[in-house]
Amino acid sequence: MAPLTRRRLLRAVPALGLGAAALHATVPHSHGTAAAAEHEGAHAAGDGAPAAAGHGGHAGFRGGEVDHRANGFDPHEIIRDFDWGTTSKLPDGRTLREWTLAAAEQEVEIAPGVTFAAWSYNGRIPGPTLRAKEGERLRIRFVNGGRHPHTIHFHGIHTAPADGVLGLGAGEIAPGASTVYEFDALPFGLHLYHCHVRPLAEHIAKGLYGAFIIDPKDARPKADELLMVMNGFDTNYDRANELYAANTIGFAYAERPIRVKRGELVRLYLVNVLEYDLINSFHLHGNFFHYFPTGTSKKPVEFTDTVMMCQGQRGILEMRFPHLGKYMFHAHQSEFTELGWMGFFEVVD
Ligand SMILES: [Cu+2]
Repeated sequence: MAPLTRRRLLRAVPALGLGAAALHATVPHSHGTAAAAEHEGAHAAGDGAPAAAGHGGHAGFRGGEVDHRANGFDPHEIIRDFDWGTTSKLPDGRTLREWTLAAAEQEVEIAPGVTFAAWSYNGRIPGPTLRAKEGERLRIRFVNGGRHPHTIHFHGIHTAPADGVLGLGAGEIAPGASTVYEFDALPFGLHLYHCHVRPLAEHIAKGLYGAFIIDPKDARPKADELLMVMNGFDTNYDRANELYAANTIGFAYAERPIRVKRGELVRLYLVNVLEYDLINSFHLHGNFFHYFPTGTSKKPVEFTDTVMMCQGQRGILEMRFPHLGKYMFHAHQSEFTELGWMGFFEVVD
């Protein structure tokens, strides 16, 4: 039998009328333990839910549910969860803002019945959305609780020793060791952080990344703020993704749309960390948004309904929904959409 690839999977998915068991059997993946193999056998024996009709004709992976509680995080909480850390005053009167991030290894159920041997910061993927104000002093204590060396490399303006790469400052942090990264919150905008240990693609694709927001001194207008980190998972370690998502769990926002209010300003912080694919995108139905690339200006550069991003690119999208109802958003690479990266806004009064 020819090896299962993402493209073969795509052809197979709609025809199967997927339930969780079908997906589990179809997505190439490995558990790596005897107990897990038994679990897989149980699936094959038919505990899967009946085939679920796709949402609006999309090839749904549904028919089962991801256990967010077992994962320890829920994309519906991550989307509005901004971590301001703890603050104190420095002798010069500036604010010092501090966090502790710990790397760990954990199994994450990324689609119903499909587990992935992930690496995480603070037990979630993406890691905590660190948020600060322009010009503050930031101090991040990093504890490596994993079995491999890791770092945190922050995007932003800082000194070389704080860069979180091999050979600079503390360099790679060994398992069980820790370090402190310290720098000023500059420039304002939407940034990211990720592990920078080789092989880099694997260290990122395993889940070691998160968003990092620096608010301008004169704050942006009040809005309903959302965070999406576009990612994917290579479940069979062939350096191609089998599943795609925003905030890790494919179709999470299709199963339960993101509620927003009609007429209210919605500000979406959008980061692309997708590994192995050259480009990713975000497309919104039934509406347009103002786009602020990297969030480093308060003047939008575009009024559009689609943005494209390479890995590491990010931007702020601002929109108001004039009409009630459900509006889809998804990658405009259709195959990413069909493999998980889609959802809905539900506009209510
Ligand atoms: Cu790493």
